[in-house]
Amino acid sequence: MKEDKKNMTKESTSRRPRVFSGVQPSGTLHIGNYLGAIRRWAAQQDEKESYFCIVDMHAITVYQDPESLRHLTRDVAALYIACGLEPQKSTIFIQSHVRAHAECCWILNCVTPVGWLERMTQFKAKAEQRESVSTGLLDYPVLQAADILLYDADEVPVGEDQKQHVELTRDIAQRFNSIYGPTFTVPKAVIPESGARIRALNDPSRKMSKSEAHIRGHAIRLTDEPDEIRHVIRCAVTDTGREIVFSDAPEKAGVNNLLEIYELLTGKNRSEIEAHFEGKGYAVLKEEVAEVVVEALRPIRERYHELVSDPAELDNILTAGADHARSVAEPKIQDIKRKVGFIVMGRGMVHFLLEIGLHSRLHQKIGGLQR
Ligand code: AQP
Repeated sequence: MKEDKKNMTKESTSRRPRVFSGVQPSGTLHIGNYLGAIRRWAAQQDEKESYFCIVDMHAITVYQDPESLRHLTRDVAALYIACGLEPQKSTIFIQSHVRAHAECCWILNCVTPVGWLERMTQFKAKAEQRESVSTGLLDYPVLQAADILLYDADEVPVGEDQKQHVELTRDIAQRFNSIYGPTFTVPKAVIPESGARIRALNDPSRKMSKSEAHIRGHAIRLTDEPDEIRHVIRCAVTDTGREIVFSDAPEKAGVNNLLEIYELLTGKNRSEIEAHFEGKGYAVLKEEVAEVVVEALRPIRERYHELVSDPAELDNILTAGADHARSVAEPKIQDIKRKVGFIVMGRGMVHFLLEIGLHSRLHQKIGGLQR
């Protein structure tokens, strides 16, 4: 705590708590992304200054088909909004639209020992599955650190799988601050007690993953139709027992997973839920969980379809989001560059307006008036 205070910039103590988080457009969002992250982001937009990114540069650390990456990037934006993120309250933008992320990543690379990255469990797990591993995959957490630190985020609301990466972000921030002087706010991961790790329905020993969400039975995708949701939950792997209780025992992981989904979507407490299911079989549990999920996802799916039918409006939201993100990230990257000893030229007003995207919007406005 003492260490955190020492590393805080003045800025972070005089404004609303700032939040940064993101999702990779590496597949269709699933109920784990919703319960572990996005739903919580939406719930705190009023109290916190929020930045929610679609991290396309992270997605290409493993190959993505270019056309499908473009499609999935807009899809994630539409699902953010369908899940309750409001562009008037939160800044929603695409990572690659703000150049400062790549620039900051490079500078942070130069203060990050490679051993720190080789220790990351997500890197080790992914590297094991492949013959050849890209440098980007190893460097993934440094780009994530750049994302978070550029905005001086105080909080990073994520699922449990990202805990280690946020801890690394803290280490990188502290190291940079100790070499170059106070620059970055040292952020903290905010991980929920329930829903931090929604498990794969076809294998509850593993987490539900977007990149596997296309495998039938693995995930409930936010865009799935009711019959598909019912089918997938009916087939969810459980155990040979009969007890419907919350439990950390590995053999009860499947039942516990269904109960956590039910808990989060109904808002009921655990003892109430256990009492409700007492003496009932797994078939009843699955049926009831499925109906709760169907009803929770219905408005999200409907809003998603409306949003994707108007890609121009979606692009306007993303353009405005990137403009605003740049207005925070640009001065920050200039400060970082100055700190490490780069020559930072003073720039004219036109250049600045161009960089933060106002110029083009001004142009559009003038064009509109002339017409
Ligand atoms: N199963 C999950 N339960 C709870 N939270 C989760 N998150 C991801 N999976 C779960 C949280 O969702 C946010 C976005 O993370 P992501 O884009 O890395 O999502 P993913 O489903 O993990 O996607 P991938 O492409 O399949 O990634 P890998 O291959 O790394 O697993 C984060 O806040 C994350 O914690």
